Amino acid sequence: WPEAWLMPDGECSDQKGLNQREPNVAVTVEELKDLGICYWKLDATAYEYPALAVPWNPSDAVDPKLSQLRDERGYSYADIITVHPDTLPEYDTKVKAFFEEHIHDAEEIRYILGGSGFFDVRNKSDQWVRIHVKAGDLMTLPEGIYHRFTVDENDRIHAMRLFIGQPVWTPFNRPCEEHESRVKYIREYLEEK
Ligand code: KMT
Ligand code: NI
Repeated sequence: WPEAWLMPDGECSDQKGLNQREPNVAVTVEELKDLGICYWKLDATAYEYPALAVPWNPSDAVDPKLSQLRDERGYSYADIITVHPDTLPEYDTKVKAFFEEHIHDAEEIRYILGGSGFFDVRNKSDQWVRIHVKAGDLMTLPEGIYHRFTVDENDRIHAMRLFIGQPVWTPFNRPCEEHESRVKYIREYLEEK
């Protein structure tokens, strides 16, 4: 699992920085699992993925572990995004937009092929947990979880985006407590059982 920690309370003025507490408060794998996050470590270096093919046919995957995961979980779509000032038009605008707190009405699935970045998710106490993802990390965020993304200070991430069926990347910005995906997430992960 990637490293994860609690961010300081209050506004985040430097989204690309580590933003750890003083002293650092690590977040455990168990806590991440309890929020509905899934994780697999793959070997991103052993295979070549096209730099900017969109959409990219997932059946081109040569990694048997990736193929198996795709089949088991029904990931029928994949493309590759390179977030870097030279490859992503309107880089600064998009990096800001990714960092707006939002949910989706489907699982968010990212396989990091190169570079690094941060996925921030809200924990059960509504605090930000920062997850540092790097090459080889395949992570899923459940439908309805409040989250955001940013590159780190290296300004580069190369990632495969997977999806079940036709991809819909629409973000619903917070607050959206009445959204059915949010209601479902609260029921499944946040309410006492
Ligand atoms: C997202 O979900 O914010 C993105 O797709 C950003 C690039 S993927 C690491
Ligand atoms: Ni998202």
